[in-house]
Amino acid sequence: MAYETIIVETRDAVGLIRLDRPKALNALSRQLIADLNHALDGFEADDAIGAIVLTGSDKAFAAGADITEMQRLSYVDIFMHDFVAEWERLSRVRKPVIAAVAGFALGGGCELALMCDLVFAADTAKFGQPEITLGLIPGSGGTQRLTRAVGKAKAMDMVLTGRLIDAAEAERIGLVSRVVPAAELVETAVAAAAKIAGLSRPAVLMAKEAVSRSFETPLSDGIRTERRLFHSLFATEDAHEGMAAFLEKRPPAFQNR
Ligand code: CO8
Repeated sequence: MAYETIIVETRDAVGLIRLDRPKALNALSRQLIADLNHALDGFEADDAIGAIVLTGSDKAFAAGADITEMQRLSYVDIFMHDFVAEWERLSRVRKPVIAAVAGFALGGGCELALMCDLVFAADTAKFGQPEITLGLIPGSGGTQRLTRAVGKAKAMDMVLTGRLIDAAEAERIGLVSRVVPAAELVETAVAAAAKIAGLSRPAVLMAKEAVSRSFETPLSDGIRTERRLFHSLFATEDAHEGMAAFLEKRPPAFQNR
């Protein structure tokens, strides 16, 4: 399907979504979020897809919510439409999502990256929550997911001053998983996604669910969730195949069941 604001393709078992509003540095308009959500729904429903990569352009992953759209909105507009609610779709995707970030990931763009499971950054990437400079605060999880990812000291620095950080600092503080040369960004992310997509899908989904749970629950509940999911994997053929393949010194043939 052709979209107005994104480009969608598949690379074998990997779904690739490129944000594509170059004139506005991929600012996240309502149309873009609707397009993104539609593409995510499609990849979630497609059994042939095992992992998703979300990327932007060389210049911008996304420069935040569309300020032109937001500036026109009143409190009643924004409250009655529960503005931002639809952005959360990405955080509910069950398949792993890798953000491949080059250039600016600011405001809602940084928050979108934080909703992904892995963040790969080009050495050109710049992350920030500059909403405070607009008289706003982050509205799509930036005060919460960012703080859980990098801790209070760095989150307060970014949220209160609006300071942008480069890829090296983002990696140092735990905001990104890997930094790679810009020219290799998308290929590296697609290769990692392909590797994940080739593993046992039930195990991958449960691994994602277990790690994600740690953001929402006390340790004892998280450990219990992990144990239940670990136990339940013994009901899958894939787990027995994976262990047998190791012992027989051959590659596993996972069937996703
Ligand atoms: N919204 C709308 N248009 C934008 C945005 C944006 N966020 N960012 C850039 N643009 C547009 C510019 O207006 C410009 O358009 P034009 O050519 O028509 O003038 C074009 O993109 C290119 O931008 P610049 O000329 O500014 O490019 P520079 O390379 O000089 O600067 C920057 C790049 C530093 C990224 C700069 O554009 C900038 O500071 N952008 C705004 C960043 C920002 O403040 N982001 C936070 C937005 S608020 C937010 O995200 C709140 C999220 C809360 C949840 C929201 C849920 C909907």
